[in-house]
Amino acid sequence: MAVGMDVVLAGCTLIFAVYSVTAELPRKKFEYKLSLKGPHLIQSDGSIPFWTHGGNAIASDQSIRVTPSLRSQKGWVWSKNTNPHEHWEVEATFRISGRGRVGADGLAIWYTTQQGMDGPVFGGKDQWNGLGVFFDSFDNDGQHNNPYVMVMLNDGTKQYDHNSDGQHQQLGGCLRDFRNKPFPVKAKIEYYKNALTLSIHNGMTNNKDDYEICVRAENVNLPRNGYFGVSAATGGLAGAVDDHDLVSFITHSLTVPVTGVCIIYTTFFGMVHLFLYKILDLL
Ligand SMILES: [Ca+2]
Ligand SMILES: [Ca+2]
Repeated sequence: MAVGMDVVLAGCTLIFAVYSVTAELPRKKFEYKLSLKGPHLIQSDGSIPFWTHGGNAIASDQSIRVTPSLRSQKGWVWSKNTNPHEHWEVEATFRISGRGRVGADGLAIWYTTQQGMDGPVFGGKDQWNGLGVFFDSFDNDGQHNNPYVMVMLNDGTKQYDHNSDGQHQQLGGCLRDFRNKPFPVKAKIEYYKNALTLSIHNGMTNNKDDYEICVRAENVNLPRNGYFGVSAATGGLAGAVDDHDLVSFITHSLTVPVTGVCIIYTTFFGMVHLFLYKILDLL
Protein backbone atom coordinates (compact mmCIF):
# COMPACT_ATOMS: atom_id res chain seq x y z
CA MET A 1 0.00 0.00 0.00
CA ALA A 2 2.90 2.34 0.61
CA VAL A 3 3.55 2.16 -3.11
CA GLY A 4 -0.07 3.22 -3.81
CA MET A 5 0.28 6.26 -1.57
CA ASP A 6 3.53 7.18 -3.27
CA VAL A 7 1.80 6.98 -6.65
CA VAL A 8 -0.92 9.35 -5.45
CA LEU A 9 1.62 11.77 -4.04
CA ALA A 10 3.71 11.59 -7.19
CA GLY A 11 0.57 12.11 -9.28
CA CYS A 12 -0.37 15.17 -7.25
CA THR A 13 3.13 16.56 -7.54
CA LEU A 14 3.00 15.98 -11.29
CA ILE A 15 -0.42 17.65 -11.63
CA PHE A 16 0.83 20.55 -9.53
CA ALA A 17 4.00 20.85 -11.62
CA VAL A 18 2.03 20.81 -14.88
CA TYR A 19 -0.29 23.54 -13.55
CA SER A 20 2.68 25.56 -12.35
CA VAL A 21 4.19 25.43 -15.82
CA THR A 22 0.90 26.34 -17.53
CA ALA A 23 0.68 29.39 -15.25
CA GLU A 24 -1.14 28.79 -12.04
CA LEU A 25 -4.36 30.54 -12.97
CA PRO A 26 -6.86 31.07 -10.17
CA ARG A 27 -10.44 29.94 -10.59
CA LYS A 28 -12.85 32.88 -10.83
CA LYS A 29 -16.36 33.11 -9.40
CA PHE A 30 -18.66 36.06 -10.10
CA GLU A 31 -19.83 37.73 -6.88
CA TYR A 32 -23.16 39.38 -7.72
CA LYS A 33 -23.62 40.90 -4.25
CA LEU A 34 -20.41 42.88 -4.75
CA SER A 35 -21.09 43.88 -8.37
CA LEU A 36 -23.19 46.35 -10.31
CA LYS A 37 -23.86 46.73 -14.04
CA GLY A 38 -26.51 47.74 -16.56
CA PRO A 39 -28.84 47.49 -18.36
CA HIS A 40 -31.00 47.41 -15.22
CA LEU A 41 -28.67 48.92 -12.70
CA ILE A 42 -31.36 50.46 -10.50
CA GLN A 43 -34.67 49.25 -9.05
CA SER A 44 -37.97 51.12 -9.50
CA ASP A 45 -37.30 53.20 -6.37
CA GLY A 46 -33.95 54.38 -7.79
CA SER A 47 -31.80 52.31 -5.44
CA ILE A 48 -28.98 50.03 -6.58
CA PRO A 49 -29.29 46.41 -5.36
CA PHE A 50 -26.57 45.66 -2.75
CA TRP A 51 -25.04 49.16 -3.06
CA THR A 52 -25.64 52.55 -1.49
CA HIS A 53 -24.94 55.85 -3.26
CA GLY A 54 -24.93 59.42 -2.13
CA GLY A 55 -23.68 62.97 -2.38
CA ASN A 56 -24.16 64.30 -5.90
CA ALA A 57 -24.23 60.81 -7.46
CA ILE A 58 -27.17 60.12 -9.76
CA ALA A 59 -27.91 56.51 -10.69
CA SER A 60 -29.73 55.48 -13.87
CA ASP A 61 -30.37 52.13 -15.54
CA GLN A 62 -27.16 52.23 -17.58
CA SER A 63 -24.61 53.96 -15.32
CA ILE A 64 -23.98 56.06 -12.24
CA ARG A 65 -23.01 59.69 -12.72
CA VAL A 66 -20.77 59.84 -9.65
CA THR A 67 -20.35 63.57 -10.24
CA PRO A 68 -21.86 65.82 -12.90
CA SER A 69 -19.54 68.36 -14.58
CA LEU A 70 -20.31 71.20 -12.21
CA ARG A 71 -18.11 72.92 -9.64
CA SER A 72 -17.43 71.40 -6.20
CA GLN A 73 -19.33 68.14 -6.62
CA LYS A 74 -18.74 64.94 -4.66
CA GLY A 75 -20.37 61.59 -5.06
CA TRP A 76 -19.90 57.99 -4.10
CA VAL A 77 -21.24 54.46 -4.32
CA TRP A 78 -20.34 51.77 -1.75
CA SER A 79 -21.08 48.07 -1.46
CA LYS A 80 -23.46 47.25 1.41
CA ASN A 81 -21.79 43.88 1.91
CA THR A 82 -18.22 43.25 2.94
CA ASN A 83 -15.93 41.07 0.88
CA PRO A 84 -15.14 37.83 2.76
CA HIS A 85 -12.78 36.45 0.09
CA GLU A 86 -9.05 36.20 0.63
CA HIS A 87 -8.26 36.50 -3.08
CA TRP A 88 -10.30 38.68 -5.44
CA GLU A 89 -10.42 40.70 -8.61
CA VAL A 90 -12.50 43.76 -9.42
CA GLU A 91 -13.00 45.46 -12.76
CA ALA A 92 -14.38 48.99 -12.83
CA THR A 93 -15.53 50.43 -16.15
CA PHE A 94 -16.01 54.19 -16.31
CA ARG A 95 -15.89 57.37 -18.39
CA ILE A 96 -14.32 60.64 -17.32
CA SER A 97 -15.24 63.40 -19.72
CA GLY A 98 -15.28 67.17 -19.78
CA ARG A 99 -15.05 70.08 -22.18
CA GLY A 100 -11.91 71.58 -20.69
CA ARG A 101 -8.37 70.73 -21.78
CA VAL A 102 -7.75 70.06 -18.09
CA GLY A 103 -10.16 68.16 -15.86
CA ALA A 104 -10.71 67.85 -12.14
CA ASP A 105 -10.60 66.44 -9.67
CA GLY A 106 -10.63 62.71 -10.22
CA LEU A 107 -12.09 59.34 -9.37
CA ALA A 108 -11.13 56.78 -6.73
CA ILE A 109 -11.71 53.05 -6.37
CA TRP A 110 -11.66 51.84 -2.77
CA TYR A 111 -11.31 48.66 -0.77
CA THR A 112 -11.48 49.69 2.89
CA THR A 113 -12.63 48.49 6.29
CA GLN A 114 -15.30 51.20 6.39
CA GLN A 115 -17.47 52.88 3.78
CA GLY A 116 -15.63 56.20 3.39
CA MET A 117 -18.55 58.39 2.37
CA ASP A 118 -18.19 62.13 1.83
CA GLY A 119 -14.54 63.06 2.26
CA PRO A 120 -11.77 65.17 0.75
CA VAL A 121 -9.97 62.41 -1.20
CA PHE A 122 -11.77 62.33 -4.56
CA GLY A 123 -15.06 62.23 -2.67
CA GLY A 124 -13.85 59.55 -0.22
CA LYS A 125 -12.80 59.78 3.43
CA ASP A 126 -9.20 60.43 4.37
CA GLN A 127 -7.25 58.20 6.77
CA TRP A 128 -8.85 55.11 5.30
CA ASN A 129 -7.77 51.61 6.23
CA GLY A 130 -7.05 49.65 3.07
CA LEU A 131 -6.57 50.42 -0.59
CA GLY A 132 -7.20 53.52 -2.69
CA VAL A 133 -6.67 53.65 -6.46
CA PHE A 134 -6.79 57.22 -7.72
CA PHE A 135 -7.42 58.58 -11.20
CA ASP A 136 -6.05 62.04 -10.54
CA SER A 137 -6.93 64.46 -13.36
CA PHE A 138 -5.71 67.70 -11.85
CA ASP A 139 -2.02 68.59 -11.54
CA ASN A 140 -1.95 70.19 -8.09
CA ASP A 141 1.84 70.26 -7.77
CA GLY A 142 2.47 71.64 -11.27
CA GLN A 143 4.83 68.82 -12.26
CA HIS A 144 3.03 68.30 -15.61
CA ASN A 145 2.44 64.68 -14.63
CA ASN A 146 -1.33 64.41 -14.69
CA PRO A 147 -3.66 62.73 -15.51
CA TYR A 148 -2.01 60.11 -13.31
CA VAL A 149 -3.12 56.75 -11.91
CA MET A 150 -1.80 55.75 -8.50
CA VAL A 151 -2.19 53.17 -5.77
CA MET A 152 -1.99 54.25 -2.15
CA LEU A 153 -2.22 51.97 0.87
CA ASN A 154 -3.22 53.30 4.25
CA ASP A 155 -3.51 51.84 7.75
CA GLY A 156 -5.89 54.54 8.93
CA THR A 157 -3.19 56.99 10.00
CA LYS A 158 -1.97 58.73 6.82
CA GLN A 159 -3.54 61.85 5.33
CA TYR A 160 -3.51 62.10 1.57
CA ASP A 161 -1.38 65.04 0.43
CA HIS A 162 -3.34 66.74 -2.36
CA ASN A 163 -0.73 69.49 -2.83
CA SER A 164 1.87 66.99 -4.00
CA ASP A 165 -0.69 64.70 -5.71
CA GLY A 166 0.35 62.05 -3.17
CA GLN A 167 3.64 61.64 -5.02
CA HIS A 168 5.61 60.43 -2.01
CA GLN A 169 2.78 58.34 -0.59
CA GLN A 170 2.11 56.07 -3.53
CA LEU A 171 2.84 52.38 -3.69
CA GLY A 172 3.15 52.87 -7.44
CA GLY A 173 1.48 54.49 -10.40
CA CYS A 174 1.55 55.31 -14.09
CA LEU A 175 0.90 58.23 -16.41
CA ARG A 176 -2.31 57.56 -18.35
CA ASP A 177 -4.65 59.92 -20.08
CA PHE A 178 -8.02 58.53 -19.08
CA ARG A 179 -10.21 61.54 -20.02
CA ASN A 180 -12.41 61.87 -23.11
CA LYS A 181 -11.72 58.44 -24.60
CA PRO A 182 -13.77 56.92 -27.42
CA PHE A 183 -14.58 53.82 -25.32
CA PRO A 184 -14.93 53.43 -21.56
CA VAL A 185 -11.73 53.12 -19.53
CA LYS A 186 -11.33 50.00 -17.38
CA ALA A 187 -9.30 49.36 -14.27
CA LYS A 188 -8.69 45.80 -13.14
CA ILE A 189 -7.39 45.23 -9.62
CA GLU A 190 -6.27 41.72 -8.76
CA TYR A 191 -5.35 40.74 -5.20
CA TYR A 192 -4.05 37.20 -5.21
CA LYS A 193 -1.65 35.58 -2.75
CA ASN A 194 -0.75 39.01 -1.35
CA ALA A 195 0.27 40.34 -4.77
CA LEU A 196 -1.58 43.41 -5.98
CA THR A 197 -1.82 44.09 -9.71
CA LEU A 198 -3.45 47.13 -11.25
CA SER A 199 -4.06 46.95 -15.00
CA ILE A 200 -5.58 49.71 -17.12
CA HIS A 201 -7.52 49.56 -20.36
CA ASN A 202 -7.07 53.04 -21.86
CA GLY A 203 -10.38 53.19 -23.72
CA MET A 204 -8.82 53.61 -27.17
CA THR A 205 -10.35 50.36 -28.45
CA ASN A 206 -13.34 48.23 -27.53
CA ASN A 207 -11.20 45.08 -27.32
CA LYS A 208 -11.78 43.85 -23.77
CA ASP A 209 -8.29 42.36 -23.52
CA ASP A 210 -6.34 45.58 -24.24
CA TYR A 211 -5.00 45.86 -20.71
CA GLU A 212 -1.59 47.13 -19.64
CA ILE A 213 -0.10 46.63 -16.20
CA CYS A 214 0.25 49.89 -14.29
CA VAL A 215 1.36 48.66 -10.85
CA ARG A 216 2.40 45.27 -9.51
CA ALA A 217 3.50 44.83 -5.91
CA GLU A 218 4.20 41.75 -3.79
CA ASN A 219 3.75 41.36 -0.04
CA VAL A 220 0.70 43.57 0.18
CA ASN A 221 -1.50 42.97 3.21
CA LEU A 222 -5.02 44.23 2.72
CA PRO A 223 -7.60 43.88 5.50
CA ARG A 224 -10.20 41.12 5.27
CA ASN A 225 -13.92 41.91 5.05
CA GLY A 226 -13.54 45.33 3.45
CA TYR A 227 -16.10 47.31 1.46
CA PHE A 228 -15.69 48.20 -2.20
CA GLY A 229 -16.46 51.74 -3.29
CA VAL A 230 -16.10 54.26 -6.08
CA SER A 231 -16.09 57.98 -5.42
CA ALA A 232 -15.34 61.12 -7.44
CA ALA A 233 -15.04 64.85 -7.02
CA THR A 234 -14.81 67.95 -9.17
CA GLY A 235 -12.84 71.05 -8.22
CA GLY A 236 -13.57 74.71 -7.78
CA LEU A 237 -12.52 75.82 -11.29
CA ALA A 238 -15.48 76.18 -13.62
CA GLY A 239 -13.38 75.44 -16.72
CA ALA A 240 -11.98 72.18 -15.33
CA VAL A 241 -14.87 69.99 -14.31
CA ASP A 242 -15.63 66.46 -15.46
CA ASP A 243 -18.51 64.06 -15.57
CA HIS A 244 -17.40 60.91 -13.75
CA ASP A 245 -19.59 58.04 -14.93
CA LEU A 246 -19.31 54.53 -13.53
CA VAL A 247 -20.60 52.00 -16.06
CA SER A 248 -20.00 48.79 -14.11
CA PHE A 249 -18.18 47.30 -11.14
CA ILE A 250 -17.62 43.55 -11.40
CA THR A 251 -16.18 41.47 -8.56
CA HIS A 252 -14.85 37.92 -8.79
CA SER A 253 -13.54 35.83 -5.93
CA LEU A 254 -10.42 33.86 -6.82
CA THR A 255 -9.48 30.42 -5.57
CA VAL A 256 -6.19 28.63 -5.77
CA PRO A 257 -6.54 25.64 -8.13
CA VAL A 258 -5.37 21.99 -7.84
CA THR A 259 -3.36 22.18 -4.66
CA GLY A 260 -6.58 22.05 -2.64
CA VAL A 261 -7.79 19.02 -4.60
CA CYS A 262 -4.45 17.31 -4.04
CA ILE A 263 -4.64 17.86 -0.30
CA ILE A 264 -8.10 16.22 -0.20
CA TYR A 265 -6.88 13.48 -2.52
CA THR A 266 -3.79 12.66 -0.52
CA THR A 267 -5.68 12.94 2.79
CA PHE A 268 -8.31 10.52 1.48
CA PHE A 269 -5.77 7.97 0.24
CA GLY A 270 -3.73 8.47 3.38
CA MET A 271 -6.76 7.45 5.45
CA VAL A 272 -7.43 4.39 3.24
CA HIS A 273 -3.75 3.51 3.62
CA LEU A 274 -3.94 3.76 7.41
CA PHE A 275 -7.21 1.80 7.52
CA LEU A 276 -5.75 -1.12 5.52
CA TYR A 277 -2.68 -1.20 7.74
CA LYS A 278 -5.00 -1.52 10.75
CA ILE A 279 -6.81 -4.47 9.11
CA LEU A 280 -3.49 -6.14 8.29
CA ASP A 281 -2.47 -5.66 11.93
CA LEU A 282 -5.60 -7.50 13.04
CA LEU A 283 -4.95 -10.49 10.77
CA1 LIG B 1 -4.36 66.14 -8.14
CA1 LIG C 1 1.08 66.31 -10.43
